[in-house]
Amino acid sequence: MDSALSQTRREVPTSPSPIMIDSRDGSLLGETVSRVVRTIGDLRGIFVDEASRAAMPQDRVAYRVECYFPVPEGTQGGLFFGTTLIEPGLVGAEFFMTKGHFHARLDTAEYYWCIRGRGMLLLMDEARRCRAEQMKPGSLHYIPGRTAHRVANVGDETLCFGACWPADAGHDYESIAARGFSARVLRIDGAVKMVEAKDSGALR
Ligand code: S6P
Ligand code: ZN
Repeated sequence: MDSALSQTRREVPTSPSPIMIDSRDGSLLGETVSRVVRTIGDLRGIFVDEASRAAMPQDRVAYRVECYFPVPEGTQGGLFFGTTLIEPGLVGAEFFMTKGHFHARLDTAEYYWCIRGRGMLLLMDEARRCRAEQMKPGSLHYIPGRTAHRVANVGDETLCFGACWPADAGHDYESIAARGFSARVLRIDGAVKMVEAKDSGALR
């Protein structure tokens, strides 16, 4: 070995990554993964057909979220990472979906990307204008700040998507609990339809 090089070469410590992503469904593996399970019982007031929701097994899992929080919540400049796995299913005519939220720090954005399954990403601005992006494996979705976001599983297998958002974004679920989204994703005559929320009440 070149003697000049060997004198200057210092070994740099290496370590395995604390988190692994399962390439099959995006689920996270590692001791520091935080897991949240949302059952049908947890989703009271989310679906238009509350009677159908209340009649379902309350412990049925609607979705799970697995997260990696490498820095404390609120850390400016930090990033969080999560995978959401939504089961296929319907509450009345409405597809299983996430609660949905604005970020507490309204102007913070987020990325979603679809790993497996078929989904519909609902995006609603502060004026309650709604639009949706179709999710399929490989699709990438930029969620701008000041935009509420919710995902419905419109396929017949588990929908898995990744997410990355600022550690100081926080979550505002209250606005959605109070007024919901202005559109809903429903199965009508076997097809996926996005309809204005005021028109979905008739399906109750
Ligand atoms: C966090 C990010 C996702 C959601 C997850 C579940 O900012 O948007 O990780 O938390 O998809 O949705 P929700 O609306 O129940 O938090
Ligand atoms: Zn978010």
